[in-house]
Amino acid sequence: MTVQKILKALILGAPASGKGTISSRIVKRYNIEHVSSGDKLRDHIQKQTELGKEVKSYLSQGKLVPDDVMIKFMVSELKKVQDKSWLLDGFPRTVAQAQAIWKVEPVNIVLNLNVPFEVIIDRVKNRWVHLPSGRVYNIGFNTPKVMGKDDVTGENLTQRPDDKPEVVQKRLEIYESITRPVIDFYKEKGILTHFEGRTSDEIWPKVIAHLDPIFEKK
Ligand code: G5P
Ligand code: MG
Repeated sequence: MTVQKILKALILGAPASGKGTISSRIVKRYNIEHVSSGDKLRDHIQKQTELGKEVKSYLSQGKLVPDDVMIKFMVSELKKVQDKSWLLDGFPRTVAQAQAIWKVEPVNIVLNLNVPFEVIIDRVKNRWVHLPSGRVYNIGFNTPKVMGKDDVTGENLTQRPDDKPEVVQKRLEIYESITRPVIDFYKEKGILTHFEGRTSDEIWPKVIAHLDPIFEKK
């Protein structure tokens, strides 16, 4: 791959496959922007903006926000970071979204996380999040120093309404039927790499081995 000054990367993977966890390590190591569609939507819901009110029920039911709303929102979010290298997480999630973003911001690198579904279902029960920052914890994996509190700010952690078992099941079904074809979209472009593992610690060294040469990190 040609090394470019500004890199536009995507991370794909099923719900709770570790996109947020791996993304936070990537943005720290390579000093790039993390743009998570889910974190941004949850922030709007918490602040009760017009968009937040519009999308709230989709998130709580584990359904996808309609493409027209999502594309408009993310295109405007990406404009804010257009002069920087970024890592997009959670978008695109439909082929229509992938086609739309390809027209305005063609990406250079796509990472796909492959984690078995039984591992995922087990994980979400123990997830706690710090909504303002998107920092994510898991009891037994990266347990907060003080139970129920964010390590950095000391503020309260919450559990996501869409982490209830029946909603997780719905999210996984939607992933299989609607989001999986997005993988093929990028496979055809020749820019997709798969990373398999049961834990983020198993996947992370493979991600570094792939990205270090691209980011020219010694
Ligand atoms: P989100 O927010 O994009 P999902 O469903 O894609 O939601 P999610 O749940 O945020 O993905 P993740 O980021 O892949 O998961 O995973 P994570 O948070 O890093 O890890 C999951 C948990 O496992 C955490 O507690 C973490 O600490 C833990 N963990 C990580 N690695 C390990 C490990 O190795 N071991 C253990 N034990 N634990 C580990 O989207 C949410 C909703 O927003 C809407 C939809 O309604 C969607 O459902 N939305 C969109 N709608 C339409 N189009 C779009 N493009 C949309 N984007 C968002
Ligand atoms: Mg996430």
